[in-house]
Amino acid sequence: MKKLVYLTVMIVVLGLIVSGCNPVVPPAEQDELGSQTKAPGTVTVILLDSNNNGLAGGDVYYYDSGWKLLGTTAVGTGMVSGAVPKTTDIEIRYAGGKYKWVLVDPAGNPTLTINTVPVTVKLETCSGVPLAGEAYWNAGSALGGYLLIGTTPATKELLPGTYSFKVRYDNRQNVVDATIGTTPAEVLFKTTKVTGTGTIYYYVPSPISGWVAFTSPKEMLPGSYDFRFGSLKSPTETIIISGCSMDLTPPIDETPPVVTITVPVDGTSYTLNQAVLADWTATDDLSGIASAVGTVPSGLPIDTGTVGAKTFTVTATDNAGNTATKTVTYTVIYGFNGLLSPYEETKAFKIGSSIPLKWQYTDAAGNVVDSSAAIPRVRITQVNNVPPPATEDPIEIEDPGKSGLRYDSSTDMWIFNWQTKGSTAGTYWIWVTSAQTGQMDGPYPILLK
Ligand SMILES: [Ca+2]
Repeated sequence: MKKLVYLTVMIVVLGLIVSGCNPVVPPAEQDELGSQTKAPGTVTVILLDSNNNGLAGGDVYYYDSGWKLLGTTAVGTGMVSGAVPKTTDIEIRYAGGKYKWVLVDPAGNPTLTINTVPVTVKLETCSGVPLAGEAYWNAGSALGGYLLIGTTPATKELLPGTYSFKVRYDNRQNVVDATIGTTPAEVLFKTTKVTGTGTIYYYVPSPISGWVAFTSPKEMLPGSYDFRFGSLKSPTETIIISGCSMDLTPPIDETPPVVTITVPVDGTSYTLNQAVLADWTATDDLSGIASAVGTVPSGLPIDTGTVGAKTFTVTATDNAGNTATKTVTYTVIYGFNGLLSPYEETKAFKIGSSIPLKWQYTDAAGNVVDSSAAIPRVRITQVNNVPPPATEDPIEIEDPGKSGLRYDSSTDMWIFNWQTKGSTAGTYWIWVTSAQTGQMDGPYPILLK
C-alpha cells in the first residue's frame, strides 16, 4: 500500500506576543558592579497569577558571586522578602520558568511584582470539536519533568518563557514547544480524522501493547502508526498520520498485470528442433501476481518439434483478480542445406538440358527430416549477373506439374527437373519456397550457356 505522508502544522500557539516593560535579558553574571554598587537593603518580590492572586512556591535568588536563595514566595500573598548586600540581579524561578530583574538597587527597599500568564492547552478535532486528553507541561527535570495540568482544555499559570507541552490521547502523545509572552496563551493540539474500510487493526503502545481493531472514523493524534489490513496476520504497514483527514482504505487494484514475452520473439522463425528457451515475465504493481502461466514456464524450451506457425501465450492474474493475456506467434521452419549435386554454383549448364534440382530439408542440427508435407515450389528468375531489386518478386517460370517435381521418401529428397529448353543464356537465381512453412531458401545462382 502506498504510504501517505502529509506535513501539516498542527500546533497553533496564540497570544504569545511579548509586551510590557520588564524585558528578559541574558544573565548579568558579574561580581563587580563598580560604581553601581550601593548600600544593602531589603528586596521584596511578589508572585501573582493573572488574577493577581498570590502564588506560592516561587524561588527568588539574588546574584552575589553566584545565585543565592533569597526565599520562597508564601502561600496566600505570593510574597517573599530578604536582604540583598548590593545592587544585583534578582531572579524568580517558578514551575520550570524564570524571570529576572537586572541590576536592582536594594537601597530603597524595592518591591518587585511579576504576574504569571494563563496558558490553556486544548485538544480539538480538525473541525474544532473539543476532545478530552491529558495536558502536561515540562517543569524541568528538577521538578519531575512533565507534570499533569489536567484534562483538556486545561490551564496552567506560567512565567513568560519557552516550555514544552504535551497532550496524551488514546494512549498516544504529541509534544510541542511554545513560547509564552505576557498575554494569555493557548496551545492547541489537533487530531486527524482517520477513515478506512474493511478490517483494519492498529498497534496501541503501553499500557495495551497490542493490536486493536480500528473503528472508522477515528480521531488520532498525528504521528507514525502501525496498521494491519485484512487480518492480524497481514504485513505491518507503518503510516504517518497527519493533516485534517486521512483515508486508510487500501487502494483498489483495477490494473491488470504486465506480461512481457521476450522469447519467443513475436513474428520470428526458429529452425526445427532448435533449442530455444522461453523468457517471459509477469509483474503487477498494486496487488501482486497471484498466478502466471505460460505455454511453457520461463526458462524451459519452447515447442520447435514440428514445423509450422505456433503461438505462445502467457496468462497472468493479480491478487485482485485482474487478468492479462499476451500471445506471440512464431514459425518453425525447416533447415535447408542447399541444392545438391549435380547443381554447382560454379558450373555452367547447357541450354535445352533438363537440370535436376535436388534438396533435402533438415532440422537445426542438419539431420535430414521427412518433409513430404513441405509443399515446395521452385522459383527461378533471370538476373544476367545483375541482382534484381530486393522488392522484385521472383518469377515462376515453370509449373511444378510439368517439371517432374517429386518427393523421394526413401531419401527424404525433393527433385525438380528444370526444363531449360527455350531459355536464354545468362545467370539465373533459384529459390525454393515451402507453402507449409512460408520459408524461401535461396537464391542459388546458376549459369545457362
Ligand atoms: Ca494489478
